Amino acid sequence: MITCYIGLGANLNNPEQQILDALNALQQLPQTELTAVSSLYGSKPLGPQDQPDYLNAVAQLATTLEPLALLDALQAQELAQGRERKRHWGERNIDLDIILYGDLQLRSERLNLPHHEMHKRSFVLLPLAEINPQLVLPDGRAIATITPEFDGQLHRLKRLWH
Ligand code: ROI
Repeated sequence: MITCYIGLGANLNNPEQQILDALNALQQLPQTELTAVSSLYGSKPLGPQDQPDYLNAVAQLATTLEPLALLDALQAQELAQGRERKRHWGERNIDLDIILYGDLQLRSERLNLPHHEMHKRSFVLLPLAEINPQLVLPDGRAIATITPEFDGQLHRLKRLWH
């Protein structure tokens, strides 16, 4: 099994329910176990500011799905939840991104691993560190050394799991 981390983000059409529906879908994936979920966080939009604030969370999976099979499943779930591409970095019902897939480093047209913006995003790094404070990124950096500069940029709202 490979440990991977999925970033969840939503800011339209009852974002909390969108996140819960997506977590349910992750739990139903074949060859996959949902092994941890961060708290739910509120964040200011990165990108255009004339859109609602976001809810964010990160889920940890143990899976034997290949990266592109996992990506296909996540994109199908985004469509099932009515995601439409309105504008670049704009509002959405749900966004499901593979943040890390084990230690895999991959640059391809469809998929970049680790997610190439993860090091800049409080709404990815802080929930990730909550789930696994010992995490070492594929480039050898410990997550705990990166997160302090992002403290205070995110509001922890509630527990979603256990
Ligand atoms: N901003 C926040 N706060 N949270 C997100 O999940 C998010 N996702 C995105 C963009 C539009 C870049 N901004 C975001 O894809």
